[in-house]
Amino acid sequence: MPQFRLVVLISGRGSNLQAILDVCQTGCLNAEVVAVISNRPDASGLQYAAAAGIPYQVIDHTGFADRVTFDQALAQCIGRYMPDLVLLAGFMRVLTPGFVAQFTGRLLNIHPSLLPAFPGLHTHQRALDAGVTQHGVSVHFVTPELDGGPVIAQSIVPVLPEDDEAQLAARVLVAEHQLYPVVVQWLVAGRLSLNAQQQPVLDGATLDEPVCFQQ
Ligand code: NHR
Ligand code: GAR
Repeated sequence: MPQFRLVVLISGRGSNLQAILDVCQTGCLNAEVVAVISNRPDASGLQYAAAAGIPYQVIDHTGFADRVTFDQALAQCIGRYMPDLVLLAGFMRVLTPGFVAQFTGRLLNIHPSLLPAFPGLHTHQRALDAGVTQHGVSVHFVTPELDGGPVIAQSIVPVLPEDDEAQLAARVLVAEHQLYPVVVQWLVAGRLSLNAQQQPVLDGATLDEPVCFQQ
């Protein structure tokens, strides 16, 4: 079997990118990251790509008139690498429906909350402000609706009484680095897909609820 081709989109630190690179390196995953693309020239995560000898590109969204033209450039760049799967890993630009439609069932995001709770930004502070005792991370198929696509898997992380935003974010990040490779592995192994009704199917069964892991 040829290796599954992954393109990873980042905007910043790239620790989830590194977690994916790590599992590819072990040989446990029949996949390779064929390109990393950032919308921000200063994304430090690009150094992980460079260190691994993986081609990387910057498509700076500030150089485009609107979201549609940025997304067209992004889609064209991604297309050159002929990916089987595109991973959002801390990618911070909302994608247009036209972009998303080109990658149906092949575009995943990792989001730092237990969706449908806390879609959007600043999830850790919002979880603290809401006083929840459980927080975590979700991996979902991307649809036009922001953080509204079908959730595949979640990992639950406890919120401790003394947590501040940084402490909670760090605890969730550990779970992110475990969860994303697991879900990617399911896709690579042909165990996971998205059906025509936009529901995830794992090992032949429709997922009515996300697969749930507990930290
Ligand atoms: N695009 C679509 N269509 N659907 C999703 O589910 C998406 C998406 C693009 C990114 C990641 C998401 C997250 O996990 C994601 C999911 C950016 C914003 C945002 O408001 C919100 C959620 C996510 C990513 N971005 C601002 C914008 O104007 C910019 C913020 C910044 O640059 O710091 O695009 O949380
Ligand atoms: C991660 O916590 C990821 O879940 C989150 O940003 C962080 C990126 O870290 N994503 C979003 O908030 C998307 N809007 P990383 O760059 O080290 O992977």
